[in-house]
Amino acid sequence: MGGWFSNLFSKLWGTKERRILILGLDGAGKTTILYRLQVGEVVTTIPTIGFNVETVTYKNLKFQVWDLGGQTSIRPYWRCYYSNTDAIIYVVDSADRDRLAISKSELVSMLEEEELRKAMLMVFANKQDLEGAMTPSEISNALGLSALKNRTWSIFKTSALKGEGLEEAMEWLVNTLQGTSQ
Ligand SMILES: Nc1nc2c(ncn2[C@@H]2O[C@H](COP(=O)(O)OP(=O)(O)OP(=O)(O)O)[C@@H](O)[C@H]2O)c(=O)[nH]1
Ligand SMILES: [Mg+2]
Repeated sequence: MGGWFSNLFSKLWGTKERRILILGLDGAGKTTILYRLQVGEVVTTIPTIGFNVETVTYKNLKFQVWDLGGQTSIRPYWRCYYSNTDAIIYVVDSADRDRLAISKSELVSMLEEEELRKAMLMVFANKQDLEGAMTPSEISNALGLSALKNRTWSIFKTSALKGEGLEEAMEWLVNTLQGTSQ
């Protein structure tokens, strides 16, 4: 038995698993963030070819979190994962000034996709522990976030390495999802 009854049941009892995609350029820290969220530790990563998917539970809500590889040649495959996405975590290496423009163009083209029209956006200004890291407002300006229309979004300063900022982001996500009773 599927269909509307189980959907209704899930809504009433809050058991619906939310789907999150973690996207961003290679080396931004996506896989590190996924495992920080899941096991609360820093794991040793290698560049992701394909994806990792894990279930993360936060405040009794279950999230199915997809971490996709960010290398140039595999970015075209991101779109294969867009459908039914509730939230996107877009990760930026805050110390990588040279590639911020590329990161912006990937973000802009992703947000044009119809399948992601309703997905909320969380930008992680990651690697805040590095010297010379750009501030969230610098990154927000460079990505043009304030110009976004019809999008629920927020930016967070994070260090996946130190485990900072991730909790605040999850808190915002949970509150925002509940506010929209999705
Ligand atoms: N200093 C610092 N390094 C970080 C942080 N987050 C991740 N890294 C490091 O950045 C490197 C790349 O991290 P990954 O998590 O593998 O990056 P990714 O975005 O998954 O990369 P792809 O899988 O190639 O798309 C690793 O050496 C991480 O340890 C952070 O907050 N601070
Ligand atoms: Mg990775």
